[in-house]
Amino acid sequence: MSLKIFLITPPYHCGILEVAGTWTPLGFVYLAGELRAAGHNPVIYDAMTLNHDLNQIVERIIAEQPDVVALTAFTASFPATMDVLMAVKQVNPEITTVLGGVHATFMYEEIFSQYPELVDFVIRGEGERTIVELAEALSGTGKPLAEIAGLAYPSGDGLVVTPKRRRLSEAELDSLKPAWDLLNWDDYRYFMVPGSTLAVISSSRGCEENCSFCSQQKFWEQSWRGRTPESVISEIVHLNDEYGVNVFMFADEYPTKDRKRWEAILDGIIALDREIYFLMETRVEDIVRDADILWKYKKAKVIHVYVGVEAADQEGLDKFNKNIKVEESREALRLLKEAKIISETSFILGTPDETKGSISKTLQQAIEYDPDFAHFLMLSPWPYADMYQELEPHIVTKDYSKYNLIEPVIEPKNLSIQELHKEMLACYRKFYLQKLPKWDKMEDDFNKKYLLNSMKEMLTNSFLKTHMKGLGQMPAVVEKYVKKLLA
Ligand code: B12
Repeated sequence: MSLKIFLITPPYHCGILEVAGTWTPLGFVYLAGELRAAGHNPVIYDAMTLNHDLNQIVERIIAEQPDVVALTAFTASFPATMDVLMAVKQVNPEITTVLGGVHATFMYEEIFSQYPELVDFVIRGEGERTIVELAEALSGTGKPLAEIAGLAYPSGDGLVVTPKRRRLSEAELDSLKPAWDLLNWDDYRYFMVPGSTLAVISSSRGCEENCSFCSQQKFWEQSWRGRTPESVISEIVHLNDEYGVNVFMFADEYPTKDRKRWEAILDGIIALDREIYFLMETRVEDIVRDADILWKYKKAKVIHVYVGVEAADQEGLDKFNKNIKVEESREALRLLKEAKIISETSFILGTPDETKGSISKTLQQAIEYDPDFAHFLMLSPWPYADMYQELEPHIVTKDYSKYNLIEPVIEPKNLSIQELHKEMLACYRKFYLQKLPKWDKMEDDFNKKYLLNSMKEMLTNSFLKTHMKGLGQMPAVVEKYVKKLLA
């Protein structure tokens, strides 16, 4: 029996990354591809990108009456996900509800104890194989539930937690059949490249590092798997040919880990010689390692690289287990600037020992490193992160919707939550007020337009707009720039 399976992104919004564009829900594109190949009828309902609220989601559920509703949840979007499941069960308690993603994978016990009536199944870890086997079982053709790896579900004898699902091999990653055609491509734009069509793609999964604040190394259990350059290039060609995608963001936690593979991907993109652009994130030591081929990054039109610096001094880096040297951060950002590739980085604020002094030191370091974009992120204590134990005594709220890297959740010993928040906003203000005049003088026209566009988005749409007002008058010279920008 073919099941109608709704894959819904939660109606959660918090304004950092979202201000830059509308992003394809790649996880669902993969799940839908495998479900369809198994004869089911998956529907990707990207309620987040469509900015649909709960009522609109309910109307859609009532109209289409799916057999299964499946949602993804990372920690910040979890409460919004529960709101949707509550509404679904009110519409029709017979609809089977399935939850997956990083938060559900680690917090299924808490979820089933707090929301027993809302969630029928949690799929833990990588979802492609498990969701197909669950759909088979639900349609009465598959193996017994208890034999499906990677599941958690309540039964008469309590919570059933089946063995872990084996991760897909690299060859299996290459053979996945993402259902790109199930997306409405008009919905996906990258605002920094006006008129563009944006796709999130994945050339590898995981990271072997163990940064203490990061959920991804935990989720992929410090594993790393890479697809072949050929399969990545043919996907890029397919998306560009079929859907006019011309901006690609690599969702990879660590795309450059294998230099030979990465260079082959760059060579493959260069050989295409198309007007397509790439956004990515990676580790600073790989940018330093690749100093001799950064020209290939540039030629392949990798226009934007995010590197996680996270702390201004070695002590901070070691506390986060970043396994990088301060010098590598400085050199990586210098090399990206030299290569005229837009650089973005983040600094984590809000550890229990944070003080006004340590925050201003971080800001000075950020200004000195001079990346194009700097984020001053609030430490968000994922309840499954390595750091969680030591942070717990300082956590002021269990409202997960605030675990979004922009709202303070941890109160340091020597700073109130309000002071910490104010200091964070002041970092953004001081950093970008000194950046704007530099951008205005930039020679590289593409980068200049890109950066001024982003400032426009930040000032008109991001969480900064709501908060900045409280921070007093802008210097006249910057006011002039902003006015010109927003004109
Ligand atoms: C693309 C992306 C975005 C896009 C959103 C894309 C979208 N439509 O969902 C944008 C830019 C909008 C975004 C914003 C934010 N993001 Co973001 N994002 C990512 C990123 C880089 C890639 C996600 C992806 O496509 N992965 C590749 C796919 C293949 O893997 P996957 O999604 O994990 O799915 C697989 C499994 O997890 C599982 N699975 C996942 N969901 C489900 C659901 C079901 C039912 C099943 C069966 C299986 C399943 O199966 C899938 C296939 O195997 C991840 C980091 C990462 N590399 O994953 C961060 C990440 C998810 N984001 C994160 C955060 C914090 C945010 C923001 C809060 C940041 C901010 N303040 O702006 C916002 C929230 C915005 C919002 N409205 O929700 C964090 C979440 C941390 C945590 N543990 O909670 C991550 C992990 C980054 C990080 N390193 O910390 N993000």
